[in-house]
Parts: sequence; structure tokens; C-alpha cells
Amino acid sequence: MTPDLFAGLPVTPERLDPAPGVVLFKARLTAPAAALLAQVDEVLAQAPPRHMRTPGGQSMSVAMTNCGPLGWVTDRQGYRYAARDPEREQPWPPMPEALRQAAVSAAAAAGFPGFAPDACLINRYAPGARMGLHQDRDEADFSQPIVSFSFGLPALFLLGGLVRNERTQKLLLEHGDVLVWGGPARLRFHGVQAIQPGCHDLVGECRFNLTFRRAAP
Ligand code: MD6
Ligand code: FE
Repeated sequence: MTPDLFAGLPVTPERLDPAPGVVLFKARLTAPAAALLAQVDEVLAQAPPRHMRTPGGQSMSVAMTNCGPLGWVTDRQGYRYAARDPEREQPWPPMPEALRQAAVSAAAAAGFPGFAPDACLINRYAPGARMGLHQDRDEADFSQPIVSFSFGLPALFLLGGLVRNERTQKLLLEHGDVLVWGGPARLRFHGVQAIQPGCHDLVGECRFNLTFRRAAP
């Protein structure tokens, strides 16, 4: 019998720690991606992604929707969480349990047990769409992390510091990757470079990013 060199070693997906409080689990969701994306499709069918306006009046290049008790919205009035979809004047679709569980489990694996997300923002990027440097600070409790799932076309994620003009490092976010963002990193600036044209076998000509958050206290 061939001795098993890996016997007794824990089987962990590749884990990167690019900064304190930032954990990137590469390809953690590639196996369940099709099942998870079917759940995303159900949300999109109920609450279609739309190009929201920033408080300054610009239409965002990323199309957004939400699921869960609260959803992140922006318009001329500002950025906030709302229990109702302003377009449909109805509650957001429920957060699919398989997605919620995957987010809670990733948070725990990164050192954030007890994550209790009440909002999931779904971003859809067509080629050319980007997201400028920002902080996520519309949530009530910064002790809870944010968990981010990426599907489809790859993206270069810019990881900045606690002030806007600090230099950024680039992280490649690919299909199935999970990024957990909390603790000392919770208020770091970050953004996404313009998505390059391409076609992903499962997802097609776009990128989806899901961010799970605890918005209410
Ligand atoms: C994106 N993500 O990856 C945008 N925010 O398309 C975010 O803005 C983000 O991935 C907070 C924490 C993790 C994230
Ligand atoms: Fe963000």
C-alpha cells in the first residue's frame, strides 16, 4: 500500500490573509456554485437588479438588488438600509437559507462566530462596470463582519486603508471565492476595477458579488 502523505492533515481550501481582519477563501464555493446561483436567480426574478443613483445623482454602473429583511439602497436622499424595495414598494425577497448558511459558516471559519446577517446586497457587473473606493459604514454594528461571494467573471478588488488616499493592494476575486472582512479591516476603503469582457461557463458575460451584512443593531 502506498503511504498517504496527507493522512491526518486537515483538508482546508486555500486560505489567504491579505491583511488583519481580511480572509480570502479561494474557490470555497465552486462546488455548490450552481445550486447557490439557482437561489440567486430566484431573488433576481422577484426583485430585478437596477442601476441605483448615488446621492450626487450619477447612475451606478453596477446593477443592484437585495434579499433578506433589509436591503441597501441609494438615491438622491442618500445611502441607507430599507425594509422595502423602493422600486416595487414591497419587502425584499427572503434570503435563501443555503446562501445565509454558507455566509455564516465562512464568517465562523475566518474567526467571526455568531454572524447574523439581515441583509444581502447582490451586485451584477457587466463588462466595464466598476465600483469606486468606498467604506461600508451604513451598518449599525461594526463588530459584525461582511462576507462577500464572487461568481462569474473575475475582478480585481482594491484593498485600501482606513483613509481614502492610502495605497491599495490588488486582490483577484474569482468564481467561487469568499472574502471575509471584519475586525480591524471593517472600515477599510475598497473598490472594484472595471470588469474585463469575457464569458464564464456557468454565469455568462457578467460577475455577481453578494455581500452579507448585519445592518440592524
Ligand atoms: C464587490 N464588494 O466585490 C464589491 N464590501 O463587487 C464590496 O464592496 C465589499 O466585497 C465590503 C466587504 C466586502 C466586499
Ligand atoms: Fe463594500
